Amino acid sequence: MKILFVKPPLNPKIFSYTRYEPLEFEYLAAAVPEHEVDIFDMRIEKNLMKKLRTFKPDLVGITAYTCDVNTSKRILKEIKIFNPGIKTVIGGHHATFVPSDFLESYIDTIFLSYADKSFKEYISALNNGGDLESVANIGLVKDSKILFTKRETNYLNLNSLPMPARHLTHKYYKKYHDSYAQKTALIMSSRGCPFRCTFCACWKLMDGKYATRNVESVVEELKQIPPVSKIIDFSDDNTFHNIKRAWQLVEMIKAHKIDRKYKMYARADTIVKNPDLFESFREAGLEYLTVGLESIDDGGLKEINKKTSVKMNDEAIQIMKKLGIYVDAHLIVYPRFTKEDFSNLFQYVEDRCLFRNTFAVLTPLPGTDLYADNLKDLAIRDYDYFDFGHSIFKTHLGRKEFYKQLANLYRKAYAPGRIIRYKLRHSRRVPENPDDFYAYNTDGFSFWVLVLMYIISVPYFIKMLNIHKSEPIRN
Ligand code: B12
Ligand code: SF4
Repeated sequence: MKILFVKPPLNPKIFSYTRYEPLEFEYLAAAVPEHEVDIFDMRIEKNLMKKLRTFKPDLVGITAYTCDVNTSKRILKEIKIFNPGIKTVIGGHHATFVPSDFLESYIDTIFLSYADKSFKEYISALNNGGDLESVANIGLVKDSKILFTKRETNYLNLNSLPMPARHLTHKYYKKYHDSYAQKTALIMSSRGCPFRCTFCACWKLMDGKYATRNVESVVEELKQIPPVSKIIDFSDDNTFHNIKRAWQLVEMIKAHKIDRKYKMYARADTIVKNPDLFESFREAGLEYLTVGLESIDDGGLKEINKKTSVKMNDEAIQIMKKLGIYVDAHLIVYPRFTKEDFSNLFQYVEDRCLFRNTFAVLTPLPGTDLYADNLKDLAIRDYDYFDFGHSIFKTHLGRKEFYKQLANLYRKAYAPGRIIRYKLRHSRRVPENPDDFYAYNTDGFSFWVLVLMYIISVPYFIKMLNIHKSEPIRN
């Protein structure tokens, strides 16, 4: 069979221009090696119809984060109109949690959850005239209904997965970069997370379970990633949950002398409990660590069930700064924020010398407890806006003022003047206490990089000031 995977184009409403390789398709393609597979990345290429004419797929698969649902449906509809004989399938986070959104005549099958096994079985059944209803975790669209097959947690053995079919995206490799334009590759070493944050559904995609790959295969894969990627980002929800395994991973990376730079995600409590582990990862090339600090007060952390504290977050920042690991701080902007809250949030990052900040508006993504608990109170229902940049909830300040404050928060947090203030502050005093983390680093930014970013971000700033004008608000 000929299978084409389509990554939808970037949603113009979102504030990110980051592009990573579609690891989901590299995994799915690897699951069906006996078939002819190609990946068409519409964030880079435009002419899908031409691709359909030349490649002539029997089946097209598309993925959709919530903010891509409308676009993905539009694309699948166009494909069915182009050739009704092409099977159309969809999967990913949104399809897992709200499959009914894809109950459309132009969609044949909806895949729930991790689909490495189900996709392989589905293709095999299709190809050999087998029984599609015997494939677990799918929804077959028939007669304006979805026929769900049995639900199985069959995706826990990550060691049974083949290596992702990276050769299919080599043609795009130079175009995959992080938000600071550094060429980046993506790798998966574990799936799932034992925590239960209310704004996150990643743990539900794994039915609450946590699974890891053995470290030998992770290291083998690291060796295969083309050197054009300057950074290797771990897609894991929680790479460090199994501490023993994390030690094995870092020791294996060192033993194999793999000289790469890594970007990973860790919880503050894990960092605080295991500073020596992170020291070892730093030596092995860990350069950027994303940490969900989320809130600057314990009440905010409790509300989202983060199971951390402000004190813990401070200790984690201190450890990372001392180790010279750049902190990618994730902080939530709550829709109830007053002007004072915005200003306190800026003061928080200023005091802690946090330079790489994502200020994510609290977003009830479908599948999360936050969504289930607030379904009636959503101010916006159009999925295009579920991107952490728009407020899906009503805002205390009113939308115009809320976005003005958010834009100013970003402007102040990425202002080149912060570097000057930082340098002045530290030229005046040598820290007496070696634990004084303010003295350690500016998260990899120099004055001139920030000047450049400041200039580039002007259109984003203007866009943020004005987004309230085009939002589809429900009364
Ligand atoms: C790396 C990453 C990115 C990368 C892109 C990665 C990529 N693959 O293209 C970047 C940094 C660009 C990114 C951007 C964004 N991201 Co992101 N990202 C992730 C992260 C950390 C890993 C994704 C990944 O590649 N996983 C590895 C693959 C193998 O797993 P998978 O995608 O789940 O795929 C499996 C199944 O879902 C299924 N499947 C998926 N698609 C399909 C399609 C078919 C046909 C089939 C059969 C099966 C199938 O099978 C796959 C193999 O088992 C996840 C968190 C997470 N752990 O999932 C968030 C996550 C996916 N991101 C999220 C969000 C919200 C965003 C942004 C909106 C954030 C922003 N404002 O910038 C943007 C959207 C960008 C866009 N639409 O283009 C949310 C999505 C939730 C949702 N319901 O929409 C997640 C879940 C994080 C969260 N906070 O909850 N992201
Ligand atoms: S936000 Fe992070 S720690 Fe919380 S459940 Fe999701 S992956 Fe786990």
